Amino acid sequence: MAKPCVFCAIVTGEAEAHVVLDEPAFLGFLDVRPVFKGHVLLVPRTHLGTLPDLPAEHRDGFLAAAQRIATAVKDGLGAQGSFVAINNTVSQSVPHLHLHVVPRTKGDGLRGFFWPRTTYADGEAASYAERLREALG
Ligand code: DGP
Repeated sequence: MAKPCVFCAIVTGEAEAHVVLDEPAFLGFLDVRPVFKGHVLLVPRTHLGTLPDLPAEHRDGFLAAAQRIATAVKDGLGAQGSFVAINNTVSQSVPHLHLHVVPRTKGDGLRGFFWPRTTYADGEAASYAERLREALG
């Protein structure tokens, strides 16, 4: 039997969470293991796995809710800004689409999530760009 989804349980109220945004299609609540205090997760109420699964009719609403939360961490918590991110499948520990809004302030010590950086060999960037343009149609 499939493992019950913890975020679905939060949406239905079976599991507790500190809800900060309650909309017909989306719910925003505090991450239980915040990067910084006030770190919010925004989820669609319907169980969806990843961003590509989000139906077109919910795209604007999802981004609008994310904007409101990003504004709220500034206005309500005094953050200077925020880091907004979605893990899709890789590094995604809960398989229910969720967007992170992490409050940020200069000097808070977060260093870009320790992303390693690489460089393109000669001509390689053009080839990557071409493959992406083709895939995007
Ligand atoms: P990710 O690694 O992008 O899949 O982030 C999942 C986040 O979900 C992680 O930061 C911790 C948080 N999380 C996991 N389980 C729970 C829970 O039961 N309640 C809450 N509020 N957050 C959870």
